[in-house]
Amino acid sequence: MLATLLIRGLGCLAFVGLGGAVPAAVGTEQDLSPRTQLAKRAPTCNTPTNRACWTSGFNINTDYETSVPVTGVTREYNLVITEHDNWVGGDGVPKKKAMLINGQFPGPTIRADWGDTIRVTVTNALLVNGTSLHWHGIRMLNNNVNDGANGITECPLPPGASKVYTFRAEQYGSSWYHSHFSSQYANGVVGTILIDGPASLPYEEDLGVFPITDWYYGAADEIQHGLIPPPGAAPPSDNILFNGTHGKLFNANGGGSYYRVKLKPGKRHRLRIINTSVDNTFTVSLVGHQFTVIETDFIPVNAFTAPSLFVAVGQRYDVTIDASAAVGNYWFNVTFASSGLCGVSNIRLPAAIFDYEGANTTALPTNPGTPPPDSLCEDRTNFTPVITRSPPANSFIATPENDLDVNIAVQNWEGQQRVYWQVKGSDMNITWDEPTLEYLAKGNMNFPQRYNVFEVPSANVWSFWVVENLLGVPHPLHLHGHDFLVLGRSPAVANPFAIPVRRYNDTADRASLNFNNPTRRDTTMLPGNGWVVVAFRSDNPGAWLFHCHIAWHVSQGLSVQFLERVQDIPGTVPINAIEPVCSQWTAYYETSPYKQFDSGLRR
Ligand SMILES: *[C@@H]1O[C@H](CO)[C@@H](O)[C@H](O)[C@H]1NC(C)=O
Ligand SMILES: *[C@@H]1O[C@H](CO)[C@@H](O)[C@H](O)[C@H]1NC(C)=O
Ligand SMILES: *[C@@H]1O[C@H](CO)[C@@H](O)[C@H](O)[C@H]1NC(C)=O
Ligand SMILES: *[C@@H]1O[C@H](CO)[C@@H](O)[C@H](O)[C@H]1NC(C)=O
Ligand SMILES: *[C@@H]1O[C@H](CO)[C@@H](O)[C@H](O)[C@H]1NC(C)=O
Ligand SMILES: *[C@@H]1O[C@H](CO)[C@@H](O)[C@H](O)[C@H]1NC(C)=O
Ligand SMILES: *[C@@H]1O[C@H](CO)[C@@H](O)[C@H](O)[C@H]1NC(C)=O
Ligand SMILES: [Cu+2]
Repeated sequence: MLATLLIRGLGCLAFVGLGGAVPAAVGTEQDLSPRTQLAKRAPTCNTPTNRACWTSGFNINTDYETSVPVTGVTREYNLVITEHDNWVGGDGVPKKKAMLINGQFPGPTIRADWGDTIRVTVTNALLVNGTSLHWHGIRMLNNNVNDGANGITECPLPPGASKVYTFRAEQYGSSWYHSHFSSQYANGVVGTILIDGPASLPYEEDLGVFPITDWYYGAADEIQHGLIPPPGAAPPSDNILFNGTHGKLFNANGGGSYYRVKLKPGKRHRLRIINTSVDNTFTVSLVGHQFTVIETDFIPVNAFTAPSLFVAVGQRYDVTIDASAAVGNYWFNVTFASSGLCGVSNIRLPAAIFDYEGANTTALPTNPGTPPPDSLCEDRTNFTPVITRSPPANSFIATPENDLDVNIAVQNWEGQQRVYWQVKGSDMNITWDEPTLEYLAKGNMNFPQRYNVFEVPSANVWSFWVVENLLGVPHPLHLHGHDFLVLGRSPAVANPFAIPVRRYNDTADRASLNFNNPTRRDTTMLPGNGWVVVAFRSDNPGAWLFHCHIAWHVSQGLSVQFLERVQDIPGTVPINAIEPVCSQWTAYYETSPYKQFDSGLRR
């Protein structure tokens, strides 16, 4: 109740200065308490000893791409995005410019049951920026218009405007949502998503979401501007935050405390690790314990136990942890690849603490543990999805058309040398008020070249893509609207800059591809100077982004869009849904002193 009042108070306050009307949704009475919301849940057979069970007819073996429970429940959320100068949150050091959801970082967790409908009213209470929220990993089946990618599926929401996003929880597990408007998400416009459903392993306690992120004391736009001239190398982050707070121990001012998580002795716990970073990819480990992976992104997998996990930006790992060690305190560590090629932080040894109940909860762990092996910036690809997908090997034919090469380029822009990231020689640069769906609404297929449109015309076929990296810098690649199969990639090397570029060679490399139920997820690493082969099924008409999830890189153009089954889009997507926001944005942007200076996307 108090929280609800505060949220509404914030929204109204922000609007006073704008002179704009208070959107109706912000003023309406709504119970945001998760407890009340969860009380509405359907009867479930999901118990600590049988997590595979869900509801009558639905369990861990149900193919969620064809059967989703019809719950009749709609979860309502109100998210208001506000702007704060010198915000003292996170780790206690002022952040020059923060943009927060409902006044908090991270924003509220959106929680629902598998099959529920989620309805989120987003209000832009920022001073000058537009915004759009993307629901990372949500399949959005036949629902492209709610994907939240400005310039592709909508126009940005101007200050003072509201928009309702509606979508179904077709899959279950853990994820997050974030702004897709330039580098805004690096200012804090991020929150988590938790969809309850069955699991591939029993567990007793659910510790909930555990977002881990890099954190920057500067303003995102200023950092991004600094990357325009060559060499355009991303700066180290200032800190790593666990679930939003880190404590002040490692920050520039010193002092403070660690984020602490409580474990019940003898119990098995579920932890939902979510990498909400802007740039940093890292390895996580818990001293004296193992992680058992039960889900990768939104894909349940057969239990797989490992002492450490490399988590790329945008990736999620749902793991279980057995609290079977001695009652005590244990470091939960984040470590970086030695090459520094997938991000570094000014904080050398970022850590949280996991305490057993009964242990002294003010004491620090005594055992430093051993550093996990160097990740070489590559995520594991040896997971086995519970619901299998095995495309026929002969359906993949490597051609110049399905080959996407990624490289850096320096070009003149408004009289200055500027760094771009290009796919097939073209950096993406969309126009905010001419999203792809508007072109389609007008029947116009003449997309500007820099919209980087790749057509996938046939229905329900596997679409294969070979991504080749012509530089040593690895990139975490993320696809909207789908999970992709990771069929294979070039082997990890310690320093990709020291070796020649490895292109995919069908004669030599085909035998290394796995067509038999390979790892399936929505984010994976493209190795430096190497390649990755991914595939998705054309079962979801729409314009779907496929981009690097490093905020700075997508801002500099590292993105394409797959235009899937364009003839089926009008039948499945209400294209007029881009209004009235597009008209509101156009009217606003003419008067705005701040103009687009990048791809417009940045995540
Ligand atoms: C977004 O807001 C930031 C911070 O005020 C500002 O620096 C930037 O120019 C704005 N960009 C746009 C396009 O409004
Ligand atoms: C992180 O914070 C959220 C919101 O307060 C909470 O529900 C969750 O349990 C926390 N996660 C852990 C692992 O402490
Ligand atoms: C998050 O992903 C980024 C980018 O891939 C990576 O540099 C960072 O190490 C990851 N963080 C964690 C905690 O895995
Ligand atoms: C708990 O640990 C703190 C910090 O090491 C110490 O000062 C305190 O005496 C300990 N308490 C107990 C009951 O051992
Ligand atoms: C874990 O973090 C703590 C605190 O920063 C540090 O002392 C310890 O060496 C780290 N251990 C590993 C394995 O990284
Ligand atoms: C591809 O691999 C085959 C077999 O190893 C080799 O003979 C051929 O030269 C390679 N092609 C290129 C372009 O490297
Ligand atoms: C993006 O394209 C527009 C024209 O559509 C151009 O004016 C602008 O300079 C381009 N931006 C960049 C960063 O290249
Ligand atoms: Cu990148």
